[in-house]
Amino acid sequence: MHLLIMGPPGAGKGTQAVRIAEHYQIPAISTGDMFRAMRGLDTPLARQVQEIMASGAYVPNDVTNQVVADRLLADDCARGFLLDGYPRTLPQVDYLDGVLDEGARSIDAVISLAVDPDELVGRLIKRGASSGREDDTPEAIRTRQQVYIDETAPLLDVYRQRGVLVEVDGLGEVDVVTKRLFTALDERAGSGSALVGGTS
Ligand code: B4P
Repeated sequence: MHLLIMGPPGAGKGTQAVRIAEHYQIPAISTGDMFRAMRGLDTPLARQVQEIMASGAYVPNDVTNQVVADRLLADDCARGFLLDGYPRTLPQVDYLDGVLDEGARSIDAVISLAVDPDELVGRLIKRGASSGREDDTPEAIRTRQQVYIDETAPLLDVYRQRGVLVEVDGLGEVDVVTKRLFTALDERAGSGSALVGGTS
């Protein structure tokens, strides 16, 4: 089972990824979480990543690709994985294609969580107040939304053309969105795709 979850900043990728991963018994791999985990490290790369994230920009493709490639080598990825927030650019799509080809693997489904931009600003400002995340300030949120439109939104067409895109409305209670998401994945499995059922 090889899944991706995409969506604009604050769409709930991380929130839903944990639930999907538990359901299918695969690891949820969040590039955002991996970069945030570098925060305490006193290295030039860690400092560069922290500065970029705080501004709302994307971490360079070569750094991001390497971090993901290393992570996908871990034993827990043998049965599959859910990538949360990767790929986010066309060069990342190409790189991931290469990594998957090498291991004779392919993407089963790409979940796209769609939410109105105004709702997202509210969610992120609320999260910023409790998490203290440096990129949840109004200025960084605006940058993140624009970078998403410019660099990541075009990826939806790439995966739509490949016939693997599963579009889900991300507005509403977290549990309601989760239910919608599993219904959409089940429908895809029912239509003869490579998806198989989870544990519950
Ligand atoms: P991420 O960590 O992926 O952050 P995100 O887009 O803000 O979060 P997500 O959509 O997961 O929202 P969440 O579930 O937390 O990326 C952060 C940064 O890392 C990027 O800006 C970039 O700098 C860097 N980065 C990561 N991947 C990269 C890549 N591939 N290439 C380059 N750079 C990369 O939900 C948000 C909030 O909404 C939470 O408070 C949550 O509780 C709430 N929420 C969730 N679902 C809700 C619902 N249904 N209703 C109401 N609230 C909800």
